[in-house]
Amino acid sequence: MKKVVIILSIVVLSIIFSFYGCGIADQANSDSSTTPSSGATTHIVEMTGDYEFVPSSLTIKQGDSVKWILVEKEHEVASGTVIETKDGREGVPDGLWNSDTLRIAKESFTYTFNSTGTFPYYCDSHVDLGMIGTITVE
Ligand SMILES: [Cu+2]
Repeated sequence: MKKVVIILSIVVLSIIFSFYGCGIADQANSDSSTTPSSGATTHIVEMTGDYEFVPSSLTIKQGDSVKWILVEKEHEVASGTVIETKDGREGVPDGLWNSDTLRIAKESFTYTFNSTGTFPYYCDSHVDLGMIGTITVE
């Protein structure tokens, strides 16, 4: 009987100490919450044979990257807005990024978003076909 009591108290004490340990760990985590966690994600956007970015709009976290992968045809991805002119749509680059023309399937271009905001982009060759996308960084 004495043995059981000793074992039980060891179990109870170790449970108490493990909770105490967690409490300390949580506190340490919340203290360092001003620095961004290391878990940055790379999101995939496909550039398809149907002249589309898939998905065309994407919301990511600050510090994440977007990797545009060529699936079919030739495309490029340039940051900037698209305006309507009398000759049709036209991309206006803002200079943040501009891939060269991607020609071979599975070729890719990656950009890391270090500031928050809304980032429109387009494929210069296919703006008129509506090949436009947006990345929102929170
Ligand atoms: Cu294109």
